[in-house]
Amino acid sequence: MTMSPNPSIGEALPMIVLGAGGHARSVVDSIQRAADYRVVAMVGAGSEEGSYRGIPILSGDECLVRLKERGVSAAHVGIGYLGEGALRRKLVGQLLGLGFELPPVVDPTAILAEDASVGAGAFLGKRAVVNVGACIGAQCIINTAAVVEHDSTIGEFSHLAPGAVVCGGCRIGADSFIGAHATIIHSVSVGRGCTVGAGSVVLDDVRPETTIAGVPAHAIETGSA
Ligand code: JB2
Repeated sequence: MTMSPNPSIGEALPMIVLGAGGHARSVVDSIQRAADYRVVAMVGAGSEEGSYRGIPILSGDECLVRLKERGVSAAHVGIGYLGEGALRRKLVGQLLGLGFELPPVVDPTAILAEDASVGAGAFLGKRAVVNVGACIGAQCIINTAAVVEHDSTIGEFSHLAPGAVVCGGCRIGADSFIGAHATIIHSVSVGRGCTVGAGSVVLDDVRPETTIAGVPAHAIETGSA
């Protein structure tokens, strides 16, 4: 589903961010810069407390029910590596079950082509570029200065680390991680659940559940699928 990062004109709407670590703070910075939403709370697992930029850091997901009852209707899962896979999916399911909306967060310095699409809950960080015809799945992280070129598709819950480049016409499956400054050359398909090492150059299709690294990239662990 494609969702607008911008709610209808009016006052900034309240939003909560799950997580209170490095990724969540980056997300908060982008939300504050975009100014469509105002972050009213961050919700961590209990390892952090206090506040960040005056935003209270709450502990434990039990408080989500209370926040929803108090009229907060938007949320973003701001957890990166730790949340890869199961935890991020679990939290998204919990938020949807409680009736939260999960709008994408697009940093104002990101460039999103008019006919590109961004799924629910995705994050486009500073200077990320998503070019024409590209499709970013729900809950993807397109981190700082990552590039998704024309007509490429990034499957849900996948994560492009800073500076990763996905050239035109690629298919990246769901739940995959593309490391910092890795390059996927044009028209290559990377299966679901893959990990591509930082700085790798991927020249050929990659089977699902494979870990691959190097220049040119070679499989380190191959999936059975
Ligand atoms: O069940 C949970 C839960 N488990 C961990 N519920 C909620 N609401 N929060 C949970 N957390 C929270 O995830 C922790 O309390 C903590 O705030 C956060 C993980 O923070 P950490 O700093 O370890 O990782 P991160 O995901 O913010 O950042 C990683 O990923 C980014 C993409 C870092 O490694 C960064 O360097 C990286 N840029």
